[in-house]
Amino acid sequence: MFQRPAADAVFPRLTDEQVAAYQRDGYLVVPNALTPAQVKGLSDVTHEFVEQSRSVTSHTDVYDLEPSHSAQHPLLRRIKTPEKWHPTYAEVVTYPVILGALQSLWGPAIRYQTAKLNMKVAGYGSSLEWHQDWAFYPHTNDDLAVVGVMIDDIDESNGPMLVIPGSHRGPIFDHSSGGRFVGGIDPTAVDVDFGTAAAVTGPAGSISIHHVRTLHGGAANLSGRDRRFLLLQYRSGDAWPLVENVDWDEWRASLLTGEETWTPRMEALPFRVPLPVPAHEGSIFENQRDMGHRFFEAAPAS
Ligand SMILES: O=C(O)CCC(=O)C(=O)O
Repeated sequence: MFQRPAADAVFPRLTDEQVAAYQRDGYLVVPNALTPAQVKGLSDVTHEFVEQSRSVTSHTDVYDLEPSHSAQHPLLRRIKTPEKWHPTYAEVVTYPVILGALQSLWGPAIRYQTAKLNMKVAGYGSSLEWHQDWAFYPHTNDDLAVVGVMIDDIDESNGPMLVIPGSHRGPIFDHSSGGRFVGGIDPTAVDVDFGTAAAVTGPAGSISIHHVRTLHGGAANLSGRDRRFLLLQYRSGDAWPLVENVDWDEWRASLLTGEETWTPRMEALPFRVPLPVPAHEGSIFENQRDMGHRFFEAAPAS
């Protein structure tokens, strides 16, 4: 699916200040990490996917639809695993600027996990409730992160991802409701100052990196501008999943840089088991349907 870089490839590094900011805050933005041509390529291919979704009437392996999606007015919430469906997305997985940033945080061995493209369409794009990715996929250590590629300019007004700085060093919150995992926390039941939330913003072509334990979410995009955000999940080469079935061939193929290990690094970290499965199992948007208390306004009906 993607090309493993040459074994002796050298990638651009984060500065010491950027590494320190990531370790302190649990997230980082690297402005203008992609070229305008790379951003245009991603934007164009995403338009094609939206056009193709006109013929779709329910969620598929490719498309997660906003509730009022129609052939006349296609509204996508997400393109699932876009790197599987188009080489333009797959190429981003091994962009040197991304691999170099992750190596600056974790060392040489970087493993790819999966991807999604959250669309947050202008005037509509669904909110996402507060959650920690670690609640979905705990590992033997927490050197895991999501790299967000901004396909559009993202500012405070078009539904940026919000993060709680420093929350990656705190507890893992309960992501269940009614006895099932729902992939979101009850904002009334946790000791979190949501007033400290920071918006993850930048011009198109910027990337963000957020730690797997960082609490994050975001409001609906009620602005007139799309907010397309390609989210690529990575893990350190020595992190082993605790509650995921590993397909051995896929696992081995997912090592992008560095050496394979048969002795994962184990750290004493809090984790919760993301079971039993949600009543509406699917994307996180579906999972969160059964949450008791919500923080963000639901997207308006259109
Ligand atoms: O799209 C966003 O703003 C947040 C993405 C996210 O947290 C997710 O899809 O799990």
